[in-house]
Amino acid sequence: MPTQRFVLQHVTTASVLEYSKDQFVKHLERLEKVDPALFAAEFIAKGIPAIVTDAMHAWPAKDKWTPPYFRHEFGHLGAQLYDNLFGLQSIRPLGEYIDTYFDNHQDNPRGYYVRWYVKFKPLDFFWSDDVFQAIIADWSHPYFLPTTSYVVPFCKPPGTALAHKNPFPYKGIFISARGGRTRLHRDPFGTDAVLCQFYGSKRFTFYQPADDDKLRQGHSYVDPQNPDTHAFPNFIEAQPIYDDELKPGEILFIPSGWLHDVVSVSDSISITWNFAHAARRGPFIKEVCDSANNFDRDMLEFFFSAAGHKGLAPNEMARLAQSI
Ligand SMILES: O=C(O)CCC(=O)C(=O)O
Ligand SMILES: [Fe+2]
Repeated sequence: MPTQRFVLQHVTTASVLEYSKDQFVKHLERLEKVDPALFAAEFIAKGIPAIVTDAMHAWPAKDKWTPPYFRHEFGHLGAQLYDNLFGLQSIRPLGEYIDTYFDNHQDNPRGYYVRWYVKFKPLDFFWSDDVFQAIIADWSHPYFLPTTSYVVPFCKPPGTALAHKNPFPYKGIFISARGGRTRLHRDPFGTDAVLCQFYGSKRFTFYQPADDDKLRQGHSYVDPQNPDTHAFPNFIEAQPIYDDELKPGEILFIPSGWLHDVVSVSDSISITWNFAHAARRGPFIKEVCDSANNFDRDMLEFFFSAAGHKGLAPNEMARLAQSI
């Protein structure tokens, strides 16, 4: 039986893992010509991740936003440098970051990550609001996303909330050298996120919300690349659902509750922001009313205040969410 012997010789542990991975880990659905109402009903309301491939074609940013461009225009400004999750490490001039970490040819580069957020707390800080104002004509609100009926940032019809013009929670320019990583996490307060990829590529892995208890203990998440199996004994039972690479020109939709791990496979420039939309207010209401959930509550206060609702208690935020 030569055929069988051939198979046995080649089924090493690694190939079995590879084989079982191919069985389960899928690429994300890639969409184009997306009707916005359909996107709200089928992806936002149902919490299904997806990639839209045709939303940036007409944006000047697609070719203009290179590392030398950002270095030239904004290199002198202080940018927010983070670790591989959400720990702010320091403020450095953007140009110094690019000069130090980009074009690195080491095997396993690791380093800081520029998450240059717009203001989300009432503090004077090195926010990126002026940078977003300077680049406003280079991009646009993605055509497939709603322009109104947001819970966060609070926006009732006929008002509009447009990503390139208006503040959104955690709206930021993300500049990361190859190897830069955002370790496994889920985004706060039941918010969805969008990641627009302008330069370079990012590999991402998604775990479904139902695996949350195997991957998270309070605010602490397992690192799938180096799992602490004592702290996360059930990690082995969690199976990533999607594994894919976000390419320049593509926009990723990350629905609330999905855990994601993102690595820059090359030097990279992205823009991201979070939102809670009325199409799926449930996760927001649940998390805002959970008094143990105290991560960045001042961010919510900041956004509701900006919409004229100051000093709200959690149940009042939930009531506003119902009112849209
Ligand atoms: O590194 C990335 O692009 C992912 C960022 C992310 O998931 C987040 O900021 O919540
Ligand atoms: Fe995230």
